[in-house]
Amino acid sequence: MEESKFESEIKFPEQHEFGRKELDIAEIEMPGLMGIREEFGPKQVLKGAKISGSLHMTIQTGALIETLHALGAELRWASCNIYSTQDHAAAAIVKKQTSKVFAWKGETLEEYWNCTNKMLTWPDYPGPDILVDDGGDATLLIHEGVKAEHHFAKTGELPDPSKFDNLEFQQVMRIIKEGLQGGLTQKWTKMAANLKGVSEETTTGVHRLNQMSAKGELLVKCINVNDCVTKSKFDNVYGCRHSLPDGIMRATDVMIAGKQVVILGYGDVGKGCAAAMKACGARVVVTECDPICALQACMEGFDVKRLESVVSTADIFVTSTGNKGIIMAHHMAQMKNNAIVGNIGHFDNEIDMAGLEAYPGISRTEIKAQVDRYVFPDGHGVIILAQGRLLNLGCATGHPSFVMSCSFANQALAQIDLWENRDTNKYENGKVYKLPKELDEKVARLHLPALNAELTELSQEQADYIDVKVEGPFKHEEYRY
Ligand code: NAD
Ligand code: ZD2
Repeated sequence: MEESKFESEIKFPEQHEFGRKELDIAEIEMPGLMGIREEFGPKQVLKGAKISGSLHMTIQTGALIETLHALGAELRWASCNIYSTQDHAAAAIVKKQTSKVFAWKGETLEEYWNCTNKMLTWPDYPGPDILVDDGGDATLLIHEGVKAEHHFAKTGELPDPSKFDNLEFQQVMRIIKEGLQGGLTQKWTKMAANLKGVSEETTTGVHRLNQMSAKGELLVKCINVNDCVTKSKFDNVYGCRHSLPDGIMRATDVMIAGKQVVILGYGDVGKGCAAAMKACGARVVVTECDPICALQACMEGFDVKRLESVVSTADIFVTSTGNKGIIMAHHMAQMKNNAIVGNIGHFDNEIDMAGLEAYPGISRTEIKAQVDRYVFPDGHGVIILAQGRLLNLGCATGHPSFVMSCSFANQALAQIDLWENRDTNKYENGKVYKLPKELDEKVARLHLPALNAELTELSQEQADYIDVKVEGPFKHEEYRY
């Protein structure tokens, strides 16, 4: 195989200086990652590890990549969304050669899955030793590849992409089929056997892993990074509280104050989104299926309604459920003229884009990249952000560095733990683990000095009285924060 197959593919390599300047600023805002570089860099704890990553190729992810590199790892990276790459971030990484990168903003689905394949494919080596995944696409490709190779070995049958309705899954099957046709009949099987672990970033990806684990289909050891307190109670909440209004404003410049905004789903992400819209002066309505989250929303002063009750009065709709089929084409047909519709959940199946595209008599006008107006036959239009994909990364630059430093410090600790325990029996294949609370508290601790926070120290008597150690952990495992 010629070497070029393994080289980076990015769009604007000339943007590397801008990327580096922003990375330099990001490092100051990312004390968690820098603390990890300081502590583990000299020990080169990831020396020899080949790491593949499928996670939005932003400036903040660049800082994660360069942290893993500073610890000794060799890396290959792709984005986990067709719109989320910041091309200058990709350019800076490629220029410095801290990782190979396969990503650009505005990939087609075909290009996206080709990039994912290349990120997983290592020269003269079966695949990554450890994987950083966000949403589970890379993990999915490996597992589907293994299934298809088993089937091929038994029956000689190739997968048939046209048998699947889902456009993404068609691409997954195409990649696997092309490999088999090219004589690679053990690529994914060998890759899965070599893989020492996966650390998963987000709620939806963890959900996928838990489903696979329950069915006995999960082939590897996994760490659930999302459920670190310093991830889901910070990134999902405060990250979205920052990047949701950023996305809406960069995309539309609309006045948010006074508008009726519907947040669909009041979990961690929904809580951040609703708080942000309230702070902008919007009148916020929440939809929920879970009575506990619905009651929380009421106690925060939000109306809790069904979508049907507000569909024709609201101005802005944001899905944050991690579920599918939340806003359908018939809902959008009933909305006010120029209602804004966007999603901040991981996948693009919350808003029925296929139904909208197929609506009889609908027409689409691109206002600018990642902002489209769909006009119904009666003349009213809806403004769709990022084609129903996560709007904070599609229309803006995602969460800021400081909060991503919390998420990515957990990612780095998870990668270190998976690598250091590659030959121990600490983790079992097919199971999903969380990091210990000590590490969660450590990640938080790393971020306090930058905010001039003064932590109170317990006396031994006080620690004994509440039954904790002076140095922590300060809460029992079930504490909800
Ligand atoms: P969560 O489980 O805490 O919250 C989801 C909420 O949606 C739950 O409270 C659930 O009851 C509710 N829900 C489910 N189906 C619903 C329906 N049909 N109608 C109304 N409510 C419904 O999950 P989360 O951590 O808030 O994550 C939500 C999504 O956002 C996931 O896909 C996650 O991966 C993604 N995420 C995105 C970003 C980002 O930057 N865009 C960041 C973090 C997480
Ligand atoms: O749960 C998740 O998916 C988030 O942790 C990741 C999405 N995300 C980002 C950024 N902002 C949001 N990923 C990388 N860089 C960002 N700036």
